[in-house]
Amino acid sequence: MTKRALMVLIVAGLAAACGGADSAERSTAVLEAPPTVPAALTRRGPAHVVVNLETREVTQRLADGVQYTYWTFGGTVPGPMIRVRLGDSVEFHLNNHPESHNPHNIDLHAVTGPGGGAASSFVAPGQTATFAFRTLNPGLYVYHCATAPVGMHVANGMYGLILVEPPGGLPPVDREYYVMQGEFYTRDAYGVPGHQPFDMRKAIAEDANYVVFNGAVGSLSGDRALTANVGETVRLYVGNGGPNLISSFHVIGEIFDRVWDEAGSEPNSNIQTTLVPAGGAAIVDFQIEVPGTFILVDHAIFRAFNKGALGELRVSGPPDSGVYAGRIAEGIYLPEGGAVQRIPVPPGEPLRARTTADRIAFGQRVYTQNCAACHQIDGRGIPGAFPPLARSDYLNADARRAIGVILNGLSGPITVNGERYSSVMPALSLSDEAVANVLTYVYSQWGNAGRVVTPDMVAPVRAAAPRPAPAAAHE
Ligand code: HEC
Ligand SMILES: [Cu+2]
Repeated sequence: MTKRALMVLIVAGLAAACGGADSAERSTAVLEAPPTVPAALTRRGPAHVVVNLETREVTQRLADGVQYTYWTFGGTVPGPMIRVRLGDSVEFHLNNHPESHNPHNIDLHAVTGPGGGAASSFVAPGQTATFAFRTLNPGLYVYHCATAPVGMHVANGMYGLILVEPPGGLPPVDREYYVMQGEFYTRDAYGVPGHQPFDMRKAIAEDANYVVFNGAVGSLSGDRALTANVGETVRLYVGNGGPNLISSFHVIGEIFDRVWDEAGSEPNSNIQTTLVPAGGAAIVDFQIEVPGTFILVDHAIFRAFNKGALGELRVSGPPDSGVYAGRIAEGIYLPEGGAVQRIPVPPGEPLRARTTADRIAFGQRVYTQNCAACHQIDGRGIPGAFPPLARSDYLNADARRAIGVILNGLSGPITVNGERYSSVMPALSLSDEAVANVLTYVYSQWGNAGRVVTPDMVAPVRAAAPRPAPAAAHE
């Protein structure tokens, strides 16, 4: 049979299935907020599917201490994932919350028709609009707001994914997750606290302050990390809302066994990094062989480590030394003769603590950004490598010495809580204020001595050290 004849048959079949209002199965789409994916469809044929989606403007956390007024579909960034099937007739209701300040609409890349539905779905605050379309092509599609200024609506978070399953669905996997990248353009630099307004000039210059997965820094880390078990297959539905940047999507320590690149119909195999265009998507599958934390990144790597494009997949289960043996030998290698190295820290807005509570709050940020990578977020360190700060006898015995450790770095051997460490901590270029804040935070946590450290205590230690104060200090 020719392809054309086949198409005619399919379309005729659809018309028979969906032509009469009552002849097709009728259902309401179950929408799920990210990173949850709606369950795979179990029905065999097309249906009449009702989708109810609300546009809402909400002020939420973009990063620790940073708030942003998002414009959303469904209250989340990205908006909920919609799952339908090839040949479905979709009755789409777009409802704009009465407290919105702006009109919105929706352009679904899964729609064949002018504007992808945008022209038919324009809604003022407190209004609702209904339009209908049929899904003619299977795949994973971006949807977004297309109300002028379009770039601003997208930059504020108005995007999401709609999956159009092929007949028979996608190959089954154990777990599915929904991850969507997007970037934010704020008035101040990355990490500067407070409510951050959208910056149109930066957006036009494509100079993003934040590049994140699922709307905020850390939305897939810690308690919110994705999870799986050894032996399972994982599928990520990866989208990119942009508005400007393309994503070099990569999972550190995994190889994608199967990738539907650009979410097309033919899967590719054995891919390390897949490109997800702005306004595009990809589906990646991989089997998990060993336990550990696998890090999701945009491999344009400054975005990952300096702008927020990091997520975590935490895998539990038994190790397999035949696949990955872990560290099999160790020692310290110091090509520059053992001199302590300096890690430059980017500048930020100086924060002046007025109260001890301020100091602890500001210090927590310094800790998260500068210390947690080694000493761990819970201060417990890593046995044999990074000593604990929690209940550390070394730390609690002498605040002046602790100040010196941060200003000048430290090379062992030292003994902390009876364990010997013979390692190297680099000197961190922090201002007196930041050192005071981070130590006050650390002393206030995890069963430590509760000491307050002030910049006045830091200055003399710095003066006694061989190095000058940093030109730019990050607090
Ligand atoms: C690159 C990894 C790294 C970073 C980042 C780092 N440290 Fe350390 N830190 C170490 C290592 C390693 C040691 C032990 C050095 C040795 O063996 O002499 C250490 C030792 C210490 C000690 C003394 C030992 C103890 O457990 O009480 C303190 C206090 C300390 N660090 C605080 C901090 C603080 C606060 C920060 C952030 C401002 C920080 N460190 C950032 C690696 C790091
Ligand atoms: Cu909008």
